[in-house]
Amino acid sequence: MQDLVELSRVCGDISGVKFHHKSDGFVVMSVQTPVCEALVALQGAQVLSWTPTFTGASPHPVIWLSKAAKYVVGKSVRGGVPICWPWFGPHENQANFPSHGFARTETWRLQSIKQDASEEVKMRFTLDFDAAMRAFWSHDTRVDCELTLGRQLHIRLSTHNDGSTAFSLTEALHTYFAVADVRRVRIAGLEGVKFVDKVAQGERRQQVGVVSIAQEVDRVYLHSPSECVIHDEIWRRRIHISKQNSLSTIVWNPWQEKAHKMGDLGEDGYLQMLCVESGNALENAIELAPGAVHDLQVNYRVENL
Ligand code: TA6
Repeated sequence: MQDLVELSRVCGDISGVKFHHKSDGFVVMSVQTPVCEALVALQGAQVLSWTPTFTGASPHPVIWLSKAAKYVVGKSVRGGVPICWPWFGPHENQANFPSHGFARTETWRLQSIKQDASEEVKMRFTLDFDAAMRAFWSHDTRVDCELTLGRQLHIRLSTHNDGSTAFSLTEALHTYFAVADVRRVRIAGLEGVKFVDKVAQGERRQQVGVVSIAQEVDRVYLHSPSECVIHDEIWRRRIHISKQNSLSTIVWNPWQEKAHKMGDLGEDGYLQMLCVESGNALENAIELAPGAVHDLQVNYRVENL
């Protein structure tokens, strides 16, 4: 694992990037550029928060981080953009394997970081497989994550099949968006799309109109490559979610009772967040041939109303 000295060496002279321990062994990077502020954890290569700060930007964070989040090595942090990989949800046939895969709870290696003239900071992480990870996933695989933090947030998760046999994977960028009040937002872009309703024991349904949230919601929308837009009428903004190589969109809010049991969502946290996740789940699993690369990409931008 890289220590703070090694991380500072990789970072060179980028003045707005600082590393510190959030808790024992849990390293985070704070990023400040003329156009945004962000926090990124080395565990999971997880964007923890992102707030555009350029003139005219909405003053609110876009990526939500729970006030009650716990920073414990090996446990996923509540908020930000956890990377669910190489499977989404419970493992297909191994009940004791970690939910949402192991990438989100392993420490990634920072390979490079640079700031360009357009005020963006771009960084690249890779996951070095050890024996424990290979016990879950034996395929010869490389996975990299590239983050571009600026006026917009761009994430690219690349999976390379370096082996000689094909494999199948599911995945998601499990993004928590900050909203003024989840009861007053609407998600457009999923109208008419078929989904699996996990709150209704996996019943298959079809979306009618835009999505609104008035109770627990846990849905996997399938076969949908389209852009989604979160309309937030109180904060008077729209968050545009565009994606590439993703056919599934997962919409999740645990609502009050489940949130309370989770213990790290904070008081009323469920009203302030909404997960709209871009990925490939269930029958949208990716089949990756030997030598092939799959790039899941998302781009988030905010429009003021
Ligand atoms: O993406 C929605 C979901 O799969 C839900 O079923 C819910 O459990 C959520 O993810 C959070 O999972 P986590 O393991 O982070 O508590």
